[in-house]
Amino acid sequence: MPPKKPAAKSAGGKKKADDDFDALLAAAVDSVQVVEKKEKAPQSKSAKATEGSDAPTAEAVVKSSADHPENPYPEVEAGQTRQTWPEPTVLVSKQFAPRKFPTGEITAHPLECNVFRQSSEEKRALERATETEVMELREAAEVHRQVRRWANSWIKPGIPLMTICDRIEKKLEELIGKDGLNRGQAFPTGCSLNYIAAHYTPNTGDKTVLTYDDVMKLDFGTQINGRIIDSAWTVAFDQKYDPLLLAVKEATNEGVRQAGIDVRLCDIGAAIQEVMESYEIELNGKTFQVKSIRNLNGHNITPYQIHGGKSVPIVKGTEAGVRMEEGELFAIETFGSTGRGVVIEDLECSHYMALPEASTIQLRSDKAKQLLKHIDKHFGTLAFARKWLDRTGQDRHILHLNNLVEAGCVLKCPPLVDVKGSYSAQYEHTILLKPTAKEVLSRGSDY
Ligand code: HZT
Ligand code: MN
Ligand code: MN
Repeated sequence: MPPKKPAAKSAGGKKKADDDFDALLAAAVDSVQVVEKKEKAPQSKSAKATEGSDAPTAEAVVKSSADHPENPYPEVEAGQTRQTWPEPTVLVSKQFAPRKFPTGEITAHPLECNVFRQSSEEKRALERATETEVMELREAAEVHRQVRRWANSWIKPGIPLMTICDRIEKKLEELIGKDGLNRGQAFPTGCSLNYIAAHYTPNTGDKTVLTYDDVMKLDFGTQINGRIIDSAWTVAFDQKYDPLLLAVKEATNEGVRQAGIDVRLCDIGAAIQEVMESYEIELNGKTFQVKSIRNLNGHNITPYQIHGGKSVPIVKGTEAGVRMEEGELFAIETFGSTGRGVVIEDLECSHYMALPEASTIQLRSDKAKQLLKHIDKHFGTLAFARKWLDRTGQDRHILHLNNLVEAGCVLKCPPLVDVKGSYSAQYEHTILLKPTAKEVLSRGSDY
């Protein structure tokens, strides 16, 4: 589906693309604001009675400000800065007092053996010792919520996928205070459509445009000092897909509910599948049972490593002996499909990741060595997109990148696809198994 034309990359060309892109976005954001204005006209009139003209022709451009009448962000104490609306522009770190980032959803660990934890003085002390990392995770989670709330306000049919990803990634860097490998994106923004379940993001030159009929999985990551939040949701415009989205949202929530210290990974998989496959969806006169995609998994996360080594199944019958453990961070993600419920690697690859052992591997090509140095400097062991190499000055890198993959320095993560014509959805949360309780860090009012 994505065109494989090489990038026409010149300074002038890039500028033009940026301008087109800004115009498109401005139009998309404005159109949203026009609708909101019409719907909420009586309310804003009474709320701001002193405002000059209420002529129906008043221009639709709303300046983003903290005192916008519809700003959903809380007012802040002296010394902090309130987030602006409709476009967030304030660093998340400026909105909260030091070490006072919003907590995720906190619940008890399931299982009888865990009832002592909430009141255990020993477990509370252990928990205090990890406060800095928890604060980094909470801040990263708040950036994720603010970026996705904003993205959901302007994502519409007609916008190129490249524009969607670029805008999300730029806003993420703005709100997190991008700082080399200390603060920023944790991996490329996935925007996989329809039968593509995961790991698709446009490469340079990809002109794919979002349409009304698409089912798009948006999956992006934030990280502060290597503490990663990995969270995803699904966007669809046609309500006919609602049962698919609901099945997957509920399946992920079931996984989140079941998770906890000493819980067996296989039990989580079975519970997820049970919920997922209790849903049906009718599309174009045909009824499908929603299937859990059996070879996709959740995973634990360790500093600067999106995959810490454990996989959380979304069907019954795998990972028999393995349990969750105290202190672990997990991405609980589920995928439902109207297809086979199995994915294969296909299409042009956009997601790559250097392996921790990369620097110990002998390389014959100087160009490959040079590229590996560049990857290590900019991304370390975090996943990166091919287009990010183009943009950080690594033109015509593909041969050398393939050499690094061949040599075992870099892992390629190609798009994962079910059968053509099928539809898949995804929801994902990052949860922390603290000594006294479970915290769903990425929980928001949206999912
Ligand atoms: C790989 C590359 C990335 C990890 C899951 C995932 C998106 O499918 C063990 C279980 C980002 C993440 C990952 F760029 N993958 N979460 N969000 N993709 S995975 C995996 O490779 S490894 C699942
Ligand atoms: Mn993800
Ligand atoms: Mn994940």
